[in-house]
Order: sequence, then structure tokens, then C-alpha cells
Amino acid sequence: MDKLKEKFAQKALPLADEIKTLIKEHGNIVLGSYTLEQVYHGMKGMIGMVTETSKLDPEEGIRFRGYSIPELRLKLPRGAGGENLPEGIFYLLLTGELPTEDDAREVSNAWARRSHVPKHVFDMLDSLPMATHPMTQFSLAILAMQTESNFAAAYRKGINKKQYWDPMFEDVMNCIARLPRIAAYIYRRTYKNGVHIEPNPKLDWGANFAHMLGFEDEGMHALMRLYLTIHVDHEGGNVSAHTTHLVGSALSDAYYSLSAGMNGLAGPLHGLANQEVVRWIYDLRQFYGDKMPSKEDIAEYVEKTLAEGRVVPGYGHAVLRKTDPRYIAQMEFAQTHLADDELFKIVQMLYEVVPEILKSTGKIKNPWPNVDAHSGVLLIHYGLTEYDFYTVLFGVSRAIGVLTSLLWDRALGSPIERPGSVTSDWMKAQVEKAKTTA
Ligand code: CMX
Repeated sequence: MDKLKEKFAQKALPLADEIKTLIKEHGNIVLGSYTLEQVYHGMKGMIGMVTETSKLDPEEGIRFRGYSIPELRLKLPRGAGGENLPEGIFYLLLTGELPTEDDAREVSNAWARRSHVPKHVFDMLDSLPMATHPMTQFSLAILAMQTESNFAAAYRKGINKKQYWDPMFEDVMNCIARLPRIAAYIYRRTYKNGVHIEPNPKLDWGANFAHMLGFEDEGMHALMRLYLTIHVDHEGGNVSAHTTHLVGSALSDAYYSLSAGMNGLAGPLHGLANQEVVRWIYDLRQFYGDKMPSKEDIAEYVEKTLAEGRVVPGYGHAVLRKTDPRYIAQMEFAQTHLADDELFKIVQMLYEVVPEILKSTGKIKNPWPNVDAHSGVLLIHYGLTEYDFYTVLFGVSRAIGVLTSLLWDRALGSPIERPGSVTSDWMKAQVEKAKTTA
């Protein structure tokens, strides 16, 4: 068994026993109660699942295995041109331990070894109309790889449920290893006349991804490492993570589950917001004659967006109540590498103007920018201008978090998910009941 797989088994299997005991001995402890509004409004704030890899605090932001983004920027191994290696955060999410440089390098090597994409996946992509959105192509390609699932093959043979985690480990490693190749193929097919670039096995995962997309600039390699590290995980309840977990709970394999999760990421209120932000900024600039907008212009355009019953993309969050630390990490990168960039200056002005206007509506719970408010501007600076592709980059990173979580689900013996649902008539009856008891 390879070292990382053995380490995972040493961590996960004892916890599976511990959880069984916890449920047996303390299963009747009451964790909270929820309101009619929470049931109608997307179950916000209801504790409904366990996700081992990360936890989101509304005020402080995400902690990966207990570490905040600023802490991890100091503690995780870095690539040649700077910025943490996504391989390092994968190791942390998988094992709960900070990786050494060697640990991260071993993940890099394992992913390089496992990165071969079967030909039929490329053939399937080539059969799609050129105008197919990159996220549709990405989700379909992941689904097409399902032919490779070790878990599905093992289940068909009749594997013992205690062993589920083993073929799932293989699927998770293989799937993540192949995603950059697939994403780069989609990019080059859609935007670069199908001229593809072979991987460079000497590069780390993030830099190799940038290389296959066609970017050799050290700054872009560093940006790709940062991007792929900060988008990995955001606890279990967000749409892409929850969907992957839910679909996987039926013992659908990693490919089925991730493809489903990516369809959720493709929604404009979730991951697609990164392309929407850039589109919205371009529309804003065009509205003011393609000149640098003033703060007054921006304020007017935000008001106009709200008056049209549209959302201001990149602002707000279902859990966060402060500026997203992932936004700040990208802002710091921009301050170091592209302080004079015109679009970056617009993003900075938006940060000064938008929150006050959103607050003044009195209904938006979080007026602050989220991760998507910043990412596009950095990518454009390095020449990745095709914004319809941005959510695929998010997806490559998010796969790390949701698939490590899915692997933990299988190791811990998580059951099929099946929450109860009620009708509005049932709700009205509860209201009547509450009135009579009051
Ligand atoms: N612009 C305009 N209106 C907004 C808004 C924004 N940025 N954020 C919230 N609102 C509105 C909601 O649409 C809702 O309106 P109604 O009551 O008329 O339905 C009201 O304010 C209350 O919403 P909320 O409780 O503050 O926010 P939710 O938890 O319902 O939604 C989110 C969260 C992210 C979907 C929402 O803030 C939004 O639409 N933001 C813009 C899209 C975006 O950036 N999404 C990316 C999020 C990060 C990610 O997943 O990648």
C-alpha cells in the first residue's frame, strides 16, 4: 500500500469506530432547533452534516483542518516562484496533518503518475458543439471518466463495506490527477483552435496546469498555485460540496458525485459568480464609455443593478459576515504583483463603494466581497481573458476538498442522506398549533 494511503487508513479507520461509539452512547444529545424561516430559506445555519476537512466561521472565514488562510500561507510548502502548493493543502485535508516538503512532492509525483486521461474522454469532448459552456464540457468529461471507477468495479464484484474507502482512495487520487489535463484540453479546444500542450512532468501540479493552458510566466504559475489552494474547500454545506456528498451518499462513485457537484458550482449564485463579476465590470466600464469609472459612476451602476432586480456578483455570502479571507489573499497578491493594473483599481473602488450601498438595502445579510469578486481580475492580468472558463478553474480546485471529504465519508461509513421534507399545508398547521399553545 502506498504511504499516503496507509496514513489515511491509520487516521480514518479508528475515527470510524469512535463515531459509532459516539452515536451509540450519546446519540440522543440535542444539538439545536430550527425555525420555519430556516426550513423555507435553504436550511441556512442548520447543522445537518459532518464534514471533517474544513469549518467556516461567519466572522473569521474558513479554517482548513483548524488552520486559517493566513496561517497556512506561512505553514504549507511553496512552489519555485512562490505561493503554497495545492498538493500541500490536499495532504492536509486528507490526513489532518501539515505536510513536509517531501510529503507535498510525493503527492505531486503520485498525481503526475496517475494523470493519464483515457482517449474516449477527449473524443467525447471533441464531439460537442464548440459553443458548449466550458463548465458543461467539464462536468461531461468527469462523467465520461466514470468508466475508470475502481469503486464501481469493486462494488459490482461484491466488496465488503468496511473496504469501501480503499477503491475510493484510488478513484479520488486518479480523478484529481486528471482534472488539469481535462480542463486544459477544454480551454485549448474552445479558445486556442484545438492546439494542445503536452504536460511537463518536471512542474508541480499547479504550474503544470498553467503550462498546459499555455502560460509560462512565473507570476501566472504562482497565481495558479494560490488560486488552486484557496478555492479547495468551504465546509460541507455549500452547493458543490453538499451535492457531491449527497450524491456520493447513495454510493455513487467519485466521478458521478463530482460531476453532480460541478453542476452546482456552475450556478451563478455559486462558482459561476467569478465569470459574472468580470462580465459585470466590463458592462459597467462600457456603460461609462470605456473610461475609468469614478466612485460616483460605480455607485450609480450598483443602484441600477439592484433596481433591475439583479444581484451584484462577487458580494454577499450565505454564511460569511465579513470580507472573505480568500478575497484578501488575492488582494494581497494583486498589491504585490499588479498594483497598477486598471481592473484591479476598479475592484478596489468597488470594495470602497459596494458594501455601504448593499447595507443600505437593509435586507442583505453580508455586504462584503466573497472569493469571486477578485479572481477574474488577476487572471486577466496574466492573459487568461476568456472568463467563461473561470469556473472550471474553481472546479479543479474544489474537487480537492469535495473528493477528500467523500473519501472520508466512505471510510467513516456515512449513511445515505435522506432529510425529511414537509408541505406548506403542514407548515401552516404548525403555525396554528403554535398559536393555540401560546
Ligand atoms: N446583490 C444583490 N442582492 C443580494 C446580494 C447581492 N450581492 N446578496 C444578497 N442579496 C439579496 C438576496 O438575493 C435576497 O433577496 P430577496 O430577499 O429579495 O430574495 C436578500 O438579499 C437576502 O439574501 P441573503 O440572506 O443576504 O443572502 P443568501 O444567503 O440568500 O444568498 C448569495 C447568498 C451568495 C447567493 C448572495 O449573497 C448573492 O446572490 N451574491 C451574489 C452572487 C455571488 O457572488 N455568489 C458567489 C458566492 C460565493 C461562492 O459560492 O462562490
